[in-house]
Amino acid sequence: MQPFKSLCVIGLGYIGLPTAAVFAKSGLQVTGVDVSEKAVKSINTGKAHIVEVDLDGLLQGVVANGSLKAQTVPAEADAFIIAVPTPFKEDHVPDLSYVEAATRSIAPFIREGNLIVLESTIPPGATDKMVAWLEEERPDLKDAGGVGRAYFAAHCPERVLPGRVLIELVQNDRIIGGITDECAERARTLYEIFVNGDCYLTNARTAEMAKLSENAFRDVNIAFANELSVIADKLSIDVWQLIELSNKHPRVNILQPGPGVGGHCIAVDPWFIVDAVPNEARLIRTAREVNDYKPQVVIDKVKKAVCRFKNPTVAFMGLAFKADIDDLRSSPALDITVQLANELECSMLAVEPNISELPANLKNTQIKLTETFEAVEQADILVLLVDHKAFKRIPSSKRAEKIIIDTRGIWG
Ligand code: SAJ
Repeated sequence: MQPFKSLCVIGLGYIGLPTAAVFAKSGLQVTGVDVSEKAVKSINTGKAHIVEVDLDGLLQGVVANGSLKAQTVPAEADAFIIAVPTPFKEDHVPDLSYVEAATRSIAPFIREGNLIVLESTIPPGATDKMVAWLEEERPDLKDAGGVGRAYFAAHCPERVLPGRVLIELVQNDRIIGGITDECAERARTLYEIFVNGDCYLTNARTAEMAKLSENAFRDVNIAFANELSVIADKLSIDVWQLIELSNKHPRVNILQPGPGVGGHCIAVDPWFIVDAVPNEARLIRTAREVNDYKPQVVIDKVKKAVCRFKNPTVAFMGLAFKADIDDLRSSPALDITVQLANELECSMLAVEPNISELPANLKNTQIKLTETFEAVEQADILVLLVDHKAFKRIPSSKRAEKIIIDTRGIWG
């Protein structure tokens, strides 16, 4: 018989909320905790405060049958999952203050035998820190045998792709790093409740580093593609054809260049490695720099194109950080648009089919949120920033005789 009947999830964001809902659907009594009263209110009416495919439907069911309840304070449970953000501070130093606050907030509710899992992406050694903060608040747990005996702690990093979260939560393999072997075993029992993929057990530090390595691997590979795109431009070669042809080799798989790397994971997590071992992580640091520089390359190209006209209309196609999502956070497409909207004096249009209103940092500029076909019609210069489905459908006849700056290679 599985020992977990109740669960408390701290942090109801892009990872915590779907995780809480899936556990609730699997039969656990789940308390979801978030500092935002607005988020809590919305969740308790069965509506997610974030956009994720099929999440609203799932949430409605588990809230209606009482298996998921959101609140602003933690509650007692058999297991706890912490899924709060870990941004970085100045100089790319990881900010663990949310993890610390979450840990201290659950401390009074921990009973002997409880399991605490940290899912947030964290630098190496942070799960040990969580244990130290907990035992500082609860010396009685330490006296009763500490971690691995009186209670159990593990790191189980999330690996889901935004837009496919509910599918990947269930299907993906998981890495579970225990503070002790027994901690890892207990955490496996929890995740096996709904995970269909395999659960691989290791120690906490390896699990922490595995998560960072996955995202750093992708970042380095995207940086390679981005660097190739700059080199190809200089040599007057079509980078898209170059990559397509190179990828015909059976052991080559170059990723796609773009306007830069966005989102809250790939552009952030590699810095945790650089911060931990600055002298050793040379390639990983350089990849971050290459990717962070790419928006500037696009900005320079647009400025050059604008100089060729008297008073052109420029359309920025896409603001999200990647295709077919509405998430504008840490988006190179948005950064490029904001910078040019503030610098250029021509007429400008922003096209983002997944939003209904311009974000705050574009609101007091000249730029107008415009529907796809209207923008294509009006623009002299089309700057393709996101490979949304809607943009792939624009016929080539509509784009003829316009200057095209296609950062995603969809208009070949
Ligand atoms: N990008 C490119 N070229 C590519 C692929 C991506 O420029 O060939 C850009 C995207 O446009 C976007 C950024 O990279 O701006 C990141 O997008 P992504 O789709 O690569 O990844 P995320 O940030 O949505 O999700 C990643 C995933 N990690 C890996 O694929 C190794 C996901 O599985 C993780 O769970 C997630 O980070 C996370 O939460 O850490």
